[in-house]
Amino acid sequence: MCGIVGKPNTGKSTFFSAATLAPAEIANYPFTTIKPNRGIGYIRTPCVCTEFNVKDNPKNSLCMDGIRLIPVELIDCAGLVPGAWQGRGLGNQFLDEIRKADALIHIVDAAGATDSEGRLCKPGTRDPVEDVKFLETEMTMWFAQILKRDWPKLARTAESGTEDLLTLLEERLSGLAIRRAHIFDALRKTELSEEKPTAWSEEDLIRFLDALRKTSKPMLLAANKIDLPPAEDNLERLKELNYIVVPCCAEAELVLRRAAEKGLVNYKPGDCNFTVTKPEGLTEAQKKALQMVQEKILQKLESTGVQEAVNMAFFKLLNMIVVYPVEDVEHLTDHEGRVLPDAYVVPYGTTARQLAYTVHTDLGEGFIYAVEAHEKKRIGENHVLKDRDVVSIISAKKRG
Ligand SMILES: Nc1nc2c(ncn2[C@@H]2O[C@H](COP(=O)(O)OP(=O)(O)OP(=O)(O)O)[C@@H](O)[C@H]2O)c(=O)[nH]1
Ligand SMILES: [Mg+2]
Repeated sequence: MCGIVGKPNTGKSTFFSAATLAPAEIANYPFTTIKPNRGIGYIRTPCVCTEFNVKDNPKNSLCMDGIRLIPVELIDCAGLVPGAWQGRGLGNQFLDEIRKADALIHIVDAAGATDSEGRLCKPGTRDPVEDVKFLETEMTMWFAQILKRDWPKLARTAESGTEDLLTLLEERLSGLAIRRAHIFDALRKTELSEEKPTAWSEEDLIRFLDALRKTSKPMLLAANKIDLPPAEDNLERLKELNYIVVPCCAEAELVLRRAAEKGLVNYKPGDCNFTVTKPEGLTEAQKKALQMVQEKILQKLESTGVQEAVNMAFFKLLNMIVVYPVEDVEHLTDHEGRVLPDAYVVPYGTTARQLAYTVHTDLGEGFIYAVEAHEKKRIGENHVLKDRDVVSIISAKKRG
């Protein structure tokens, strides 16, 4: 699951609505969103149907003109203000929402048109680089607040040898979607002693938690409101930070998707262009809005950035790949005869057997071997899958 985060009034709900076409309240004042919105967005990838030259019949996803759109869960959070970790604003509520997030899209007001708390100000006055730093601090301090009280006892237990530090931290932090590998990575990066945690200073602990935040909640920046002039200079400065930065106009994507939903334009999420299919159905205001999107966003940036940000979150931050399980490797069908029915989003490193388990426990348990459809080659249980592999699993147990 991917969280959409940032201070109030930056366009998180606009981004979310555009990405999911789920209704969410949007307004130009802070704290419009109080309860989080959950919805289904899509990641976009060229479908293997074109390579195999087949007409597919997807079940768990969509295929539009050879583009596969695969559902992923997104959550639109309440805005975060400085001091949230101490409970300011909607503080802890916001932070609770991102407990389960595997990755974060930070919606930044790149135009600097909102102050530190999300109130409107003259575009260009607020420095968005500050917004990035503040969100990092808030999250690290939130981690610290969760752990700090138990830390002395936890460190002593680790040193007494009854349980190792990794296991203790893993147990304590499991509710935050933090896994052993994340903790291991943060320990390695900070070079802190795993054997003598009682010797860590308070500063060491914060440094460790900062590293843990980076690995367990990887984040990218969507430089939103890119249509407003001051955003361009700020974009260059945001790119100097150590993040993937996607220039973005959430409002433009919302205009396009709503028009596409009504059949007024032909536009797939993430396309670099659109065509008007029903000019008579457009009001003057809509025509103007679409023309603006065309001139100010698509011709300049090639896309609105919304789809790209979602894609980057899953493909780059989380290192996911897309694989297509089928039953019949000749016809690429399932037992109902549907061609390329499913596309699964799995982490890079997933083996053939792990995929079998993901599809169905029985398939995993009875795994004998698998066949990859491009090369029509047998693969074993430990074979690591590649992006766009089409895999048929031969199992002693049938699914279902
Ligand atoms: N110019 C411009 N304005 C935008 C863009 N995206 C969103 N906005 C505007 O920014 C304001 C805030 O949008 P929301 O989506 O409600 O922002 P939010 O971050 O969800 O706000 P909270 O829920 O209050 O935290 C609205 O007036 C939007 O129309 C954009 O790409 N460009
Ligand atoms: Mg909102």
